[in-house]
Amino acid sequence: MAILGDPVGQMIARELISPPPYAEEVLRGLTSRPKTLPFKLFYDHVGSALFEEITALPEYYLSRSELEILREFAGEIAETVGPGNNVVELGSGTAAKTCTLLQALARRQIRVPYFPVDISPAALAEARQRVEQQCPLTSVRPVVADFGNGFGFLRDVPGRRLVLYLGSSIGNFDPEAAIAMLRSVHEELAPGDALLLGTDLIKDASILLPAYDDAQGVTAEFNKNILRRLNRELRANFDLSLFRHLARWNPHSSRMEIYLQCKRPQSVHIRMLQLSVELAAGERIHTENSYKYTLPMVETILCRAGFALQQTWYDSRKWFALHLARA
Ligand code: AVJ
Repeated sequence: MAILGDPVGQMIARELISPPPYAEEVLRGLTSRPKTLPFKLFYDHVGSALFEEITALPEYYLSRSELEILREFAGEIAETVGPGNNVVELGSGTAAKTCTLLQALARRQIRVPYFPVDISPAALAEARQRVEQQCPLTSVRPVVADFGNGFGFLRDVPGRRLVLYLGSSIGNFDPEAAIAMLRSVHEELAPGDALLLGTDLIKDASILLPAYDDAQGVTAEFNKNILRRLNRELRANFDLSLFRHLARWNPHSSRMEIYLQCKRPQSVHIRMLQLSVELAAGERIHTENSYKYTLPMVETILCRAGFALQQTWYDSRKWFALHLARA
């Protein structure tokens, strides 16, 4: 090809063939037993939109329960947090729930600097638009970041900080990883800074299972979107019709487990990894865990990360909780 002769052409060519930063993790996951894929791969442009759809599903009680808490207690939470906060939201997505709290904070401080942090630039653009429209007293400064690279961005946030980690996003991490993650956040904070953490709570499997396997099949699409993404970005050839979405409640580990189960034997080639993967009939690729907690579990995790739990708020059914903790 002619463009290979000049340096710019070579740069473009390298762009086209160099694997994305997550390639190594995919290689490791698909060559281990059982096979796994990193949950963060859910959140490309399409996946973030599908997750947004999930939050509106009748079966997916998490977002509505958390919003109920925020609506009911935003004033009380703002009062307990105190004045003068710079609000940082980890994994903000489109910040659909955050405005209620930002508005309550704006009643107690002149200006509310808001730093939404997310892996998806598209979601951040929507977050900015939404917040600028609904909370005019807030100044929005979006941060694109992958938490795998640490929380150094917290150092750029001046003054007293209130870190939001809502939606039970913490639930994707096993307890040790959750502690490590919150400890890294804690390291960037000063004494007195606050953390508002959302956690889903343990409840009957008859409520949990449909929340992760909805009648409309949106969660199934969300799960399979990982394979669609690998087909596109790693030039793989997964046949999506050969996979079924599987959601299981594991009471011993207190978590929902999400899998892609292979219906028939298939061999998949991933061109950018120069990897062939054999999948047996019934074999599962583990794509996600979603931990469910009791209050003592949350207290332990916070404490081991260096935080002190100050107060917990619940929705009327006690299905979800918001915890305020101090660094
Ligand atoms: C974004 C991690 C909170 O675990 O409920 C929703 C992701 N996965 N349906 C969750 C998810 C399947 C969600 N979190």
